[in-house]
Amino acid sequence: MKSLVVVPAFAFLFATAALAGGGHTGGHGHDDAAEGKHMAVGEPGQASDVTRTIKVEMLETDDGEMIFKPDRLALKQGETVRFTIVNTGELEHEFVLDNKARNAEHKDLMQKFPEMEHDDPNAVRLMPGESGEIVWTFTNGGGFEFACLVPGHYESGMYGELSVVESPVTN
Ligand SMILES: [Cu+2]
Repeated sequence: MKSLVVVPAFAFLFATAALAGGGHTGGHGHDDAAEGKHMAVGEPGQASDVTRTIKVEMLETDDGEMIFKPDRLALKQGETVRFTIVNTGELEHEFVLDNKARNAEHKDLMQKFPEMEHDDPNAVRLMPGESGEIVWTFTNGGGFEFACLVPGHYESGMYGELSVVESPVTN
């Protein structure tokens, strides 16, 4: 009787391990991030839920830094924000909303494949003078990051801290 239970359980474990191994390497495949779902930082929001607009500028400074202005944002859990992102610099930049670890992973990938294109809902890439927007709902509290992952830009200062304050449960 026992082997009847053991065999399927083992098969299940094997299948789970294989899935876990294959799902986390791409970064830009059709994974959760690309779909904009189940990300720690939140999910794409509805324009009708927007409660405030935050303008973020991307630019280079005279002393060779690349920056976001502002470079620190504080939000509340549950809030839906419209980010208006403007590239006021002279180089191409991007705004990627994620957690620090995933931005670091993504940055490594872009170092290897600089021509890589993506249209993830948590990111916008802009030429000088262009502007774009992201509507985002911050479903989880915690510390996150917005960053430009064009090779060399993060190292030149192009990242900012985003903290989402957990809202008290109101039931
Ligand atoms: Cu940049």
